[in-house]
Amino acid sequence: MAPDIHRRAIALPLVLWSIALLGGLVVLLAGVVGDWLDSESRAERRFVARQMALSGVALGLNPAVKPGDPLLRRGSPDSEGFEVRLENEAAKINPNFYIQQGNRPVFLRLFEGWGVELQAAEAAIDGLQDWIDNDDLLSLKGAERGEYERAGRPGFPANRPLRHIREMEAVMNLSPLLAAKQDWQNYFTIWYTGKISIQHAKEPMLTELAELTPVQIQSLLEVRAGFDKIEGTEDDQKLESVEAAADFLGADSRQRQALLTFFDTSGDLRRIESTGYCHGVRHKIIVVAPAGSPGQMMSWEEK
Ligand SMILES: [Ca+2]
Ligand SMILES: [Ca+2]
Repeated sequence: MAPDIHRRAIALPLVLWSIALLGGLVVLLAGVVGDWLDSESRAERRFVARQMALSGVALGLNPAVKPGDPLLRRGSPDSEGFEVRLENEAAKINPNFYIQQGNRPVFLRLFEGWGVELQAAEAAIDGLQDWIDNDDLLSLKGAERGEYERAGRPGFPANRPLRHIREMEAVMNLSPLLAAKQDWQNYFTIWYTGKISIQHAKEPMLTELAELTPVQIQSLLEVRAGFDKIEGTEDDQKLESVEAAADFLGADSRQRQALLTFFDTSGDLRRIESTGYCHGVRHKIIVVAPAGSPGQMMSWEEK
């Protein structure tokens, strides 16, 4: 009988240990399955959010769909849906265009408007010049190969036009200015070539480049928007010339000079910012396309 008692004495802890082990395994497995389900669901939500954003882009590319159209908003961020913003790239400065023209005043005036000291502004423009021009000739306060090498960044500058405005953050002497200006990306484009459209220019640009007062800007925005008070729709009042706009605004000579130098009445390049949502996950697609030619997309970016 003694061996039997002994076996039973061993069996009990073994059973208890097995139960504990199984319990542990179950908890572990539940955790793994839970994580797996969670990541599956996140992937699924990301997929749906992107599909939603794509639907928004398709609408935004339709020339018949104008800003303020209720079609540009569907569902809500808490569940599923999208929201599309229609903007205009012609309201921005193309650094490639101005640098290649040797036109510094637009940058000087803008940086002055940002509150940058003249010396720092000059150095930033020289840095941009050297980044874009294809030679190694150093501008007065700029940076070519040697300056980048000494800063531990061999292989720069690019010596070609910018391919994306974010590239500007890599430009020596310009990067500190951009770091201090949170919304700097709203000022620049590489897609639209020409003077800034007075028809589409946003308030900060009108303040900082043309030095218009808030009252003048308000009048301009109201006229542009037309009766429906929404810019970019059929009833918008088209500004016939920059001179006429300056007259209408009662611009003083400095404002008039700036308007005539930096602005133009032409230019129309649609920027579609479509954000898709699915239960807390969002996906953004930004597309630039010529107004009225939805087949000719110039840029496609996803975040
Ligand atoms: Ca260069
Ligand atoms: Ca309108």
